Amino acid sequence: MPDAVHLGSGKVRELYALDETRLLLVASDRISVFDVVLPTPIPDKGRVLTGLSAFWFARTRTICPNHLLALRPDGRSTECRRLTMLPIECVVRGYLAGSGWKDYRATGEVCGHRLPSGLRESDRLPAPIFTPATKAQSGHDENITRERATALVGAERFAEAERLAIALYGLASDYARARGIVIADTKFEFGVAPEGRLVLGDEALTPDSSRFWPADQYAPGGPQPSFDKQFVRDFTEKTGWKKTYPGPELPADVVTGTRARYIEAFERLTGVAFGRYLADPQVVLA
Ligand code: Q0N
Repeated sequence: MPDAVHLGSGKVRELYALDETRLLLVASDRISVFDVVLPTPIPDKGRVLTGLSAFWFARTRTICPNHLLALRPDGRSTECRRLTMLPIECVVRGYLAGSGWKDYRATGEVCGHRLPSGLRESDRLPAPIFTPATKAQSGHDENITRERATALVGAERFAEAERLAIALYGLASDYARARGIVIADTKFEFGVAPEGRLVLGDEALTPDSSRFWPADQYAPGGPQPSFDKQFVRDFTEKTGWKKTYPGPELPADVVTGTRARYIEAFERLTGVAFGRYLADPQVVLA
């Protein structure tokens, strides 16, 4: 892409400007665990996530518009509408995990949502909750109250983002659950389009932006295995890695097993054989 101007790097993705109105989002095969990018890539991981995200964009258009303009033939690059992103991460939680569980244990609340007492780690919540976070430039995202989020984006945008995020999560989590995957929580990023509408951006409903759990192993009362990263976690546990930079190189069997799990998630959710996606990425949009 000779004319694309590099705008920035995420841990595992690159963002380029194509022109005044369009961006190119490129998903690499890098994998991060415990917030550290490992030196060993997972072949096709970027394609799996790009295809899955495009699949969800196509299926959630009735709920809200999204930034996807085109999927490129490489299967890992998407052309997107350029938006003015809201300065909050729109997290929806259907289950009690991660920082939601930590906050609940400490205060009985998550982002100002008072929850029933006696919940255990990984329990399903009575109803999904919207738990916005600030976008930390470097370091960890921080959960914020509805009041702080409202101060950042305005009351109208906040209400709209909450309504859309809850609706998107509801559709996707029901769909995934019927295919053996629990989406415990997920993070959306919305932006404002030139015409003023709220538009779903970033990647959506992938294992990198969500917690995917295998439904057949769901057992609340403790942490759950990760659908996609469990082989990597088990390996890093065994080696005694301290979860700080640099991360360990992964052995071939961990790479192969992890790649298979990403592809399994893709195929279960999309119903498309991954080889068909590689031959023609547009199949996920049909
Ligand atoms: C944007 N980020 C945060 C790629 C993802 N459609 C858009 N319009 C304007 N800005 C953005 C998008 C999108 N998506 C989103 N940064 C800019 C996530 N990035 C981090 C780097 O990798």
